Amino acid sequence: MNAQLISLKTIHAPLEGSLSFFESQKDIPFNVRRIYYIYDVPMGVRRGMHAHKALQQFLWCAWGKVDIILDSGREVQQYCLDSPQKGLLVGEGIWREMVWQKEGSVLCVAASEHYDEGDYIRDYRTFVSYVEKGYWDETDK
Ligand code: T46
Repeated sequence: MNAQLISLKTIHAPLEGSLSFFESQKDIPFNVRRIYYIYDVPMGVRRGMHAHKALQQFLWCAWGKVDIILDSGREVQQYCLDSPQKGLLVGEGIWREMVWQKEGSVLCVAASEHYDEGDYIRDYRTFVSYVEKGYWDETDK
């Protein structure tokens, strides 16, 4: 599965709170070209349902709890982002769904490229046909 759960480096100050961070090319393997965040999502709502041809992303839940279901076309894995100290690297060629498990949850994403609708695969059967043709075989980890 071309994905990895990462513990974010965190500075805890007993009276002042905590600060978590990550850096391009140190903690994540790409330069960040875009940041977006998803919020005001009612509990139980499912978003995503697409894959990316080339985009790499790093997801973290700044507040709340969001389940991330990843499908490589060969296996499915589920991750729970329920702490601002957890991040999830998602490489290219992975079908994803995000399910809001707590009201008010904020899902943040750092992306390797600018927005390009042409990079999305939004039809599951098309995604499976890319997998079967070995489109991502060299990058599949
Ligand atoms: C992903 C998951 C984790 C833009 O115009 N610019 C942007 O940078 C983004 C991310 C989206 N959009 C537009 C495209 C759609 O018209 O915003 C609308 C909602 O996007 P979408 O339905 O793709 O949102 P999600 O939550 O299903 O998926 C998003 C990202 O699009 C996607 O890359 O991996 O979050």
